[in-house]
Amino acid sequence: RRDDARRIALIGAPIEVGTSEPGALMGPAALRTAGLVRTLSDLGHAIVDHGDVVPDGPADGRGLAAVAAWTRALSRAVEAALGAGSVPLAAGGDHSLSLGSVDGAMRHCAREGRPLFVLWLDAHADFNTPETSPSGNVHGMPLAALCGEPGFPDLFAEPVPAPLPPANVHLFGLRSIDAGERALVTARRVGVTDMRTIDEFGVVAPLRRVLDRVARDGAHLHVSLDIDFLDPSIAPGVGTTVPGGATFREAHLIMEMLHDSGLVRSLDVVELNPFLDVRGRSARVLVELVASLFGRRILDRASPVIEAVSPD
Ligand code: 6HN
Ligand code: MN
Ligand code: MN
Ligand code: MN
Repeated sequence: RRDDARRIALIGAPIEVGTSEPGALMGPAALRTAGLVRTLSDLGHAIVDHGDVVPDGPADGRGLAAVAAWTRALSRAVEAALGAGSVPLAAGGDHSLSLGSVDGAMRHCAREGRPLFVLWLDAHADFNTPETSPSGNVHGMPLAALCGEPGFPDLFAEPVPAPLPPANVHLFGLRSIDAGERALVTARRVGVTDMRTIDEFGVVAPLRRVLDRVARDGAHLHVSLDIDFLDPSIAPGVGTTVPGGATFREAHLIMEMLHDSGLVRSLDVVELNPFLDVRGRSARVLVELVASLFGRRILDRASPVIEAVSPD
């Protein structure tokens, strides 16, 4: 057992009602096929595969009613895993699943009296409302709903928790945003590290600022990894590819920094669409990245360079 061994609860969330591109419901199966459980247990963690969540109510048909049934079920599973001292790993499934995982983390944090901070690794902002959305796809809306924007039907179980403060959300890797959500992201002061910032400054300085803030606030860090954060050349298995994404090296470094921070308490891996993938490549890339987030490293110590450039 490693000294940073964690209990990890793998929770499959085969949700595709939030997107118009079929195939995301195969995501959890592909991540399992790519060796997610074995990889994490070989790293010395105690991982339990809880199988796939079952929606709490009718979930056929696209749209918000179906998403609500998944949201309630996944929220319960994530909150229970956190209550049991595990790190929930929600494997999707489209990004509407984060309504459930973040809601579950919010309920856990409310009970512990600590703030929740959400790091959103994604090409998109996912801050549309039903009114601003050009597509009507719910996977483009979870952050707006979580942050309490009006115009959504009831998605969460009673009692509805206080909304997530938009200032506790940080979008990282943004390079595609619709006009309406752009106005909202600006008005609500959501944190953003867009692709231009990454091109100019790299991933280290912006991410370190985010992590310093989370540490200072004593916050629970929830990471939501949308596979389209990555460049389509390394991760083609997604319905919403956007050119100019993160390289493997950038993403890998982010995962290592997240691990070394010791701050990550819950994780989503979303939007993998195995039907669009090429010979399992995208699923394998995700497993590699999750392994780095859970402490796989080149040597059995943090890189000395990290200490050398650390501001303190
Ligand atoms: N995702 N902004 C677009 C929309 O339809 O609202 C794309 C959303 C993509 C959602 O990547 O999770
Ligand atoms: Mn906790
Ligand atoms: Mn997304
Ligand atoms: Mn996306």
